[in-house]
Amino acid sequence: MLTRREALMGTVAGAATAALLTTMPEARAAAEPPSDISKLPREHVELVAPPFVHAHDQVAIGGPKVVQFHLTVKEQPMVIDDEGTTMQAMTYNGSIPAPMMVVHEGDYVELTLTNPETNQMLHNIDVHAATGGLGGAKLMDVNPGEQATFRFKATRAGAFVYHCAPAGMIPWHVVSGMNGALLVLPRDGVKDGDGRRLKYDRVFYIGESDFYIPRDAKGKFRKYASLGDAYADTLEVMRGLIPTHVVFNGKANALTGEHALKAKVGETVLIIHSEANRDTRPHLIGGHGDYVWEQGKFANPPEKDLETWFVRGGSACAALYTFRQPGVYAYVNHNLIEAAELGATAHIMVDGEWNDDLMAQVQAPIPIPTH
Ligand SMILES: [Cu+2]
Repeated sequence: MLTRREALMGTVAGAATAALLTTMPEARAAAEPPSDISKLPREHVELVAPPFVHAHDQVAIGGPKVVQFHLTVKEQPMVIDDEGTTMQAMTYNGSIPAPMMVVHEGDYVELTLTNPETNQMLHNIDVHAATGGLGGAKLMDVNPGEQATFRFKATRAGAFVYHCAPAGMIPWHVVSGMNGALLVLPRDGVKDGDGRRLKYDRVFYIGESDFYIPRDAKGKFRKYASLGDAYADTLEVMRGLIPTHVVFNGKANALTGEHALKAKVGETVLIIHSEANRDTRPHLIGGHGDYVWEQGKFANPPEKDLETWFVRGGSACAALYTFRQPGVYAYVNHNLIEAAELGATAHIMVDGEWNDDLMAQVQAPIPIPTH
């Protein structure tokens, strides 16, 4: 059943479409596909919590389809460092970042957003890959107790950010956890600058977050009983533009130690790295970016052999690397203060045979010779 607001928006959208059709003949063709979309195959995809990604084909099988995803907003306190600092978080599906969705260029994404009535806030979604209507946010405002669905065509291949965008409160929702990534693969797969196919064995989704946690008079991080209680103080810290935490996947050390990512020598890993709010600069210590789509868009040729790459706030990049050596690799934001002091470090544990040709210890440490 339509709510009053949905009915109202439907009327407005309908009137706008009618106006377009009468004034722009070429828009008529563009507006016709909805009758065909109903005939396309439909696929419902269960999302997987980051750093992992749901199973998907690297090369599209068959023609375009309608891919359905469902996100549920969870407002919940979340611990964001090893000291137990707790943030009143807002999330899609309970994770920071939100799950990554994968489709192919030309597919239609049909996205349902549920805002359970136990939540306090209105939420929506702005998908950077979508065209029109504030990236979907115009159609997807859901109050607690409501659910909405919209559809958009994935017209451009690449890694894109999505985030919550409620009027007047956008940055607060985004830096409280409501951001994720959508990967739109070229139908014939990812390619190097000469058009040769590039395959990957694994995908890691790294979502970097900047958090702004208020402190008490003694400098200790404050804990709040609710989102509403945290709002004013959090906004004040946000306006200072100095994050208290810069972390991967929702928490300092979320991807180190027993939670380290795993790979093998010879495996090719596609790393999608998003930051919905702030610039960052990923670096794989002891490795490289074999191919890097720094701006994340696969119609552009990838950069090769990079040491550090740049992710603009509000975007997602894609980097492909084949591991040549075993060991523990630190994957960091190479503002090393943010990596080491604020939390933006992940580990990738790589199994396999050491290659002496690439690196060898010529002389283990000994006392400095006297002559
Ligand atoms: Cu929100």
